[in-house]
Amino acid sequence: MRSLKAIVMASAIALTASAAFAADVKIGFVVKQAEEPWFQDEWKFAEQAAKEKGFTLVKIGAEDGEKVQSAIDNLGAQGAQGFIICVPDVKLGPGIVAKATANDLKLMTVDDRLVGADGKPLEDVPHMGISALKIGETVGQSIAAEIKKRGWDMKDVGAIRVSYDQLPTAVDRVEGAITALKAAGFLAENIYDAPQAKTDTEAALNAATTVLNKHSNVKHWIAFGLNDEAVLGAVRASESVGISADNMIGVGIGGAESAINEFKKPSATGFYGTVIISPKRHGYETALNMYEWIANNKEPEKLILTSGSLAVRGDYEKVRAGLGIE
Ligand code: FCA
Repeated sequence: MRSLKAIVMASAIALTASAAFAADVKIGFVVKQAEEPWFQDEWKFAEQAAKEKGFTLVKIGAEDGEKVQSAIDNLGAQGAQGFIICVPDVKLGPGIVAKATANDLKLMTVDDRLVGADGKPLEDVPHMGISALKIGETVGQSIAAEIKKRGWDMKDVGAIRVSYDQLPTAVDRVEGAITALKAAGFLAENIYDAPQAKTDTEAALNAATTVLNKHSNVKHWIAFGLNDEAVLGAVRASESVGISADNMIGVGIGGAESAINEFKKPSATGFYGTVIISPKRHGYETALNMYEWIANNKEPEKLILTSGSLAVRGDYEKVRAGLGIE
């Protein structure tokens, strides 16, 4: 029989060994737009996982294909075993997979799913994204409910569809919103496309301004798009042409600082609400999944889709607390 001392020693050695192993684990977290609050939050929660498990997290911003390539080489050179990435362009898919393989790095994507040359998702790469259509529908439903509450006649309402059609999740999000709006009686011919060159507020502002100038006879406006930045851009555009907050209903997707700051302003703006998604799941959980894959050979599920919850000025604190992201 082994003595108690031997057992204690053996388990102490095992513990030390696993702690030492965790210290050797290095995971990259590469994002396309580091300045966007959503990605800052993802990083924050990924750090939390790193602290808990004792691995090293390497955060890299990569806003174009070239930066992505060098980020992956860099991770390989510094001995990382895997990385999570939100890519600047989903069409980089096959190139990213090849680079990861060449550097012997495990790969998982977050938010934006890689596609192949045929435009179809690369299903072998584990991915965590949002339930884009459903979340878009929530956006559309909340706008429709608010149109009703304000007593607007549907024929007097124009919609700014801030679009970024090269990104499938963006298409699904706005399509979801349009489906719900149409179901509520919104007129399809009153929906105007505002294609943005980039997924930030400035690009959305420029795109929305063109629509507003072209249709200056429209009485009331609504706006939806890929994220909070898209809708904030449309709201800023409406303000700049003198549309008052009570004639604009914008609902974003995200719920990070950009949206929350809007709710904190002393009086309501045209940014009516946001569907809060979970940076905790997208940051903490993906990092943890990657760690399990490296340390315990537990491969992540191939596809995880997360949900969202609508929040408006009056209840965002409660909604955030419920999601564990205050
Ligand atoms: C995309 C968008 C981000 C965020 C994320 C979940 O990457 O560009 O703003 O909405 O999906």
